[in-house]
Amino acid sequence: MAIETTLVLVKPDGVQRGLSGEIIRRLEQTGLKLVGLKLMQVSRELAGKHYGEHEGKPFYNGLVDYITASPVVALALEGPNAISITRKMMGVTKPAEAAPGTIRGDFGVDIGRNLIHGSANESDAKREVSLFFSSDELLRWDRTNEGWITE
Ligand code: DAT
Ligand code: MG
Repeated sequence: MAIETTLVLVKPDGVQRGLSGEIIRRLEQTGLKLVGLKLMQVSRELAGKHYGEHEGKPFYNGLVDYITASPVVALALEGPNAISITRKMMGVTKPAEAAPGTIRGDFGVDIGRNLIHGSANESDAKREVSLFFSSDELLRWDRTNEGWITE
């Protein structure tokens, strides 16, 4: 079982709409473990590093404007298959196509306001967790009920 750490951002629309707690609740209830959590303002420089793969695309400037518009909540979540479990909980990129029960499916209507970021794969997860969290902000702690979450 691969233990992964993934980066999640509750994007500015999620924070503005008061959905931070609801989104964290859904992710936390899966059994994934919070190892990093903070409210932060994303700079244009950090946004550029984070979304580098999209530079030059027609939606890129709007994407940087959006993610830097007001604070985000950044989470680092750890656990077996943390990346794919988080992506499943998020739903697909376009809220209109995201399944009911997913965060984007339940709370979104517009691809440009899709509420949440989650790392796409292991190499992105490593890069993104270290972009948003310094090593002293990542807490490795023991959970007393671990045996009731993983075998
Ligand atoms: P995801 O956030 O599901 O990983 P992505 O990495 O392909 O999706 O794109 C990053 C963000 O960019 C996405 O959450 C919303 C925005 N985006 C992607 N494709 C877009 C498009 N065709 N039009 C507008 N915004 C788009
Ligand atoms: Mg992505």
